[in-house]
Amino acid sequence: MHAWPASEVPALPGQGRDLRIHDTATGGLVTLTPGPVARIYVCGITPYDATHMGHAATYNAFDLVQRVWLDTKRQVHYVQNVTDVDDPLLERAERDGVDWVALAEKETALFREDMTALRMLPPQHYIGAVEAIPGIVPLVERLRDLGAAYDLDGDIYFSVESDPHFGQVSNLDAAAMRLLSAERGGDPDRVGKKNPLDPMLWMAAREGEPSWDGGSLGHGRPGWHIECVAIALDHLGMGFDVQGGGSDLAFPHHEMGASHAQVLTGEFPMAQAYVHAGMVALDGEKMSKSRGNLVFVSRLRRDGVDPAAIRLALLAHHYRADWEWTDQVLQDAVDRLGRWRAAVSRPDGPSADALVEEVREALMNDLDAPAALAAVDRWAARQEQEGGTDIGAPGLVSRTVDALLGVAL
Ligand code: 5CA
Ligand code: ZN
Repeated sequence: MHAWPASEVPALPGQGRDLRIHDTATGGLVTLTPGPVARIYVCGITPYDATHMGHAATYNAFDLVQRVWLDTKRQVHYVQNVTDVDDPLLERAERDGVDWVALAEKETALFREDMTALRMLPPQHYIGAVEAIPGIVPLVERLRDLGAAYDLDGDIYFSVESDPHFGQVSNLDAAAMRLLSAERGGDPDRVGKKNPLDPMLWMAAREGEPSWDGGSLGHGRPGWHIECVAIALDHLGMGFDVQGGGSDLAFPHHEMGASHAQVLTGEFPMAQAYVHAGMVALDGEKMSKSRGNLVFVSRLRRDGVDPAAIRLALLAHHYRADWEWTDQVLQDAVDRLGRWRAAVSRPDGPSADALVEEVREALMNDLDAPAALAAVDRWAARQEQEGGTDIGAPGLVSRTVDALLGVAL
């Protein structure tokens, strides 16, 4: 699939430092030291009801990760998927009486436009699950050959017990895993499984549902976790730097994905850090397609909200926090954007050399975007109250905010 156009990232004076970020697997901060090319996989959307503020907040977090790396003069190799065939997508298409392929294409197109408007850096490889199927089949066959997969009435399951490291991404106890498995696409109550948590790798063709020729696996379609693993291993290989997504993906999705990859390759770990963004809520409940309590990026854009203000609203919250979207959150961002634009539109101002370092420092410290915004707020307030004589300052502030926060002033 094609991704979306990249906005240019201005180079800043000096150089950023290595990112320290919270890793779900170890439960603490890790300092990432990628090679000259940093590698990141971020789980993409299931293309219906896109792009809501929860999606946008999660992609904003991983956009910041890349901006910090770019500021260290590294290149970034970024891969994202689209879950363009899955039960919830098929159910939505059925409910609305539309073709599931058309629904996925329309929503993916909208997502691209929203990402472009928000100045999110595009992945170099943007891969749909459907187009990944030819690469998925041999992986499932391999797992079966390794004795890590088994057949249950034509469906093929992964045996979680085949990975000695299973459980080390989310660190949950068995009861919590079982509960989350049932909530998030698993089938722990199905009779005949070796372990209730075992996830499906290949689902045999069902009447009235799309299916593909899986060679020795028979006709069917892939399970969710193996899709992301096939795409990540194909384009990034093992041991990549960051596996990213919202906190609702830690279990089962990233746990199972890591196990698939580790058994397939015999290597550990799949990723140096498993990074998870907090959940955005509306009216006290997690914003989710199933609940329908959604605020869409495209709806705000249609209402004339500047995408830069939407981005500032996301940045005002620490990526790991769970937070609530409100009209006030947006209004505060609109006000801040106005203050910043007024401050950088003057021909000179107070020196911004320290500001560049403050924004860098904030972001390398577990992506502390609120601290970065506070630093820019302080410069803008000084500009308003005292002004200054540095003719390079307003431009440097604009470039800093653009390069490190993705906001065009
Ligand atoms: N296609 C899968 C991943 S392979 C998927 O989870 N799709 S999604 O459309 O449901 O979500 C896309 C991304 O947005 C995921 O990282 C998910 O964790 C994140 N996300 C979903 N809802 C929220 C929310 N309310 N707040 C923050 N992030 C969210
Ligand atoms: Zn995924």
